[in-house]
Amino acid sequence: MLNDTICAISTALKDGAISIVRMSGEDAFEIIKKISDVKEIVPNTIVYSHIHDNDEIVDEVLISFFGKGKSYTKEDMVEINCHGGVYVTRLILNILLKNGCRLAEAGEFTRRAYLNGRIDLAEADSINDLIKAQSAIQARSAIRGLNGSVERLIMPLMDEMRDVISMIEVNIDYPEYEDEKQMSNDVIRPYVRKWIRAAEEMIDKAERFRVVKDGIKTVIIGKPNVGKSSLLNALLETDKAIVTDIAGTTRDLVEGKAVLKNVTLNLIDTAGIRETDEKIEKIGIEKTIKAVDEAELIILVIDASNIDEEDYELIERYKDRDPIIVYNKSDLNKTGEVSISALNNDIAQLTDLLNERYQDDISLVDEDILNNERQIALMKNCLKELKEMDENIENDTTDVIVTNLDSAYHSLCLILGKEYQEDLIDHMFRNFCLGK
Ligand SMILES: Nc1nc2c(ncn2[C@@H]2O[C@H](COP(=O)(O)OP(=O)(O)OP(=O)(O)O)[C@@H](O)[C@H]2O)c(=O)[nH]1
Ligand SMILES: [Mg+2]
Repeated sequence: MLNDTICAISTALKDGAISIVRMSGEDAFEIIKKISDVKEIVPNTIVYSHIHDNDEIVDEVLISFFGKGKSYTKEDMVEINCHGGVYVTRLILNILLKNGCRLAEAGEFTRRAYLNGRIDLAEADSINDLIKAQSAIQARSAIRGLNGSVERLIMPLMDEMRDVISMIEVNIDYPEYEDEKQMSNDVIRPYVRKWIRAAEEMIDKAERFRVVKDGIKTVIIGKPNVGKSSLLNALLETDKAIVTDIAGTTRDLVEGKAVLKNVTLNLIDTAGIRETDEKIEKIGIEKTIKAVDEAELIILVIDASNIDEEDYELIERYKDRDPIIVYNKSDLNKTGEVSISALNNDIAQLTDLLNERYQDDISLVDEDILNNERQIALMKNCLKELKEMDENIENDTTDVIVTNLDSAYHSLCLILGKEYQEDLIDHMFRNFCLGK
């Protein structure tokens, strides 16, 4: 049901100074009149009032009224700022429910904002991202998304594709109009190549940025006792993993999320790698090897006070994976480019290097890019269709390859949540005066 009036508690439900109960829909203004002192509503104002349950006053509140044109959902909306006790907040919600509101489903206010055309689907993604943001970079990229960055990014591509599709369609459907531009495969080919490059670049940037934004899958590896678990704890700033001076302390994988200045690491501390017959440790080492295979970044820890052949073997084994080699226990011996003391939480050289290494990817926060998995997956669909089109362009006729182009274009519409047919037909009739 789209037109019914929905309500929900919009703030976290725990004791606090103020809570907000929200209502949206056709009857929002009527319902608030029934349960408060308000008699006349002036949209886009805030009034001081009371909420009543039958004749009893239950709270002293501020009520904001948003008219259709200016509200979040593009419907009439009311926000009640009430006192923030859990009991009072729930009571007000119940009064709204008793007076004709329905409890909103999760995300329903935003869904209405999208369905009523206030935001596109990519912007709806960003609202969710902003709420879930846990780091400055996540919040900044979500704000950018909220301001139409995805539309800005893909619109030029969409415009061009739509123009080409419409011209092809016109050629096919109205062969008698010979004065329209004729779209032969030779004319189309350079466009397709250009779009492929554009799509590839968008995917590449989005994936690089996603890694730094959502967390780099990072494993900490090394010989036993070099200080891997100590480093994990220093990065997490908690005592998560057990640290002892016994070699082979860590058996299972220990995970944690570290938010450094701009880089987020999804960390896994592992069992020290060595030859062993001990059953549990052996399983731990197998898990380590698997975690290394799946990792996006390897931090290889070496005990600077005790470097030997086994360390060199590990460096050799993983050199193709571009590991960061960290020389720990700098309080005992200082060596290496990245010299830290996990025991003393002296890890600045490592965190600086990480921020430096990912600087280019981090700076993508200031560009318009695709923001999440959903958008990237759709862009990949688009790219797949374009590549297929490019392969077929030598042998197939234009009316055949245009089906690939249609699908490619459709994927882009889905990124923004636009109706493909409407969008295309609209454009076609705006650009071609075929009624002549
Ligand atoms: N002096 C000094 N000792 C350290 C440092 N970092 C860790 N240690 C000590 O080294 C020993 C081993 O530390 P862990 O963090 O457990 O080492 P690990 O690599 O996780 O060891 P395993 O889990 O057994 O593979 C402990 O006694 C730590 O206190 C450091 O920076 N300086
Ligand atoms: Mg350990």
